[in-house]
Amino acid sequence: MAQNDHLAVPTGDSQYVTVFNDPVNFNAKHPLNNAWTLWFDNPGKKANDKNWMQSLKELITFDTVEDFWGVYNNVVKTDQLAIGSNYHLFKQGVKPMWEDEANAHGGKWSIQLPRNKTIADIDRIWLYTMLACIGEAFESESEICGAVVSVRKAFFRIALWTRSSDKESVAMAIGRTLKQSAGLHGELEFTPHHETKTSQKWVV
Ligand code: MGP
Repeated sequence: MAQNDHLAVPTGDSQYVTVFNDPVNFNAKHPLNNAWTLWFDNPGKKANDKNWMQSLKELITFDTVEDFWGVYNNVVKTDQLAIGSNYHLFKQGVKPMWEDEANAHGGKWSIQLPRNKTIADIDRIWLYTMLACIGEAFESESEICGAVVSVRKAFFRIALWTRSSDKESVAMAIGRTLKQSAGLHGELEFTPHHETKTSQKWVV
């Protein structure tokens, strides 16, 4: 079987049975534009550069809608994760760290949501954030590197990592789309991964 045979797009040809035709015996899946990798880390104690990297684990890569749901339905939900842990969903080939070439000049949109007020909603917010990524909801699609949900004692943090940190109008459009897609209330702030000399402060 050729590598991408499972990615066949239905053409009306009856040989393709999708999950909509037969939820059990389907043989064709709906391809995503990109393959995505889910990562997890829980440094266990106060994270530093070294123990953080050691605790980072690559969980799984998927490239179809069906496999995304398979992953989502089988990993621990965000509201059940241990304090200190993070899920990272990044395009295949991009490591969820500042050091990766794709992130080296980038930044992130992020928002911290009080844990006690968000615990009932965080899993839906993370799901919608992931769907915006894999569904390519963002204007400058190539700018998107990945998304992170962080579980902390007092808050959850949602972040969307972008490839560059010096294009204000591009970044603002991405920030607005994230806010809307994930149903986020409150201010999102953009921070470059590395200090810049300019005193830029972008919020949506
Ligand atoms: P964090 O989890 O992004 O920040 O990074 P937070 O939630 O404010 O801090 P926490 O202590 O409550 O978890 C925490 C620490 O993890 C950083 O100070 C780094 O030491 C390490 N770390 C995080 N990231 C995303 C990276 C990374 O991309 N590269 C490296 N080398 N270390 C990282």
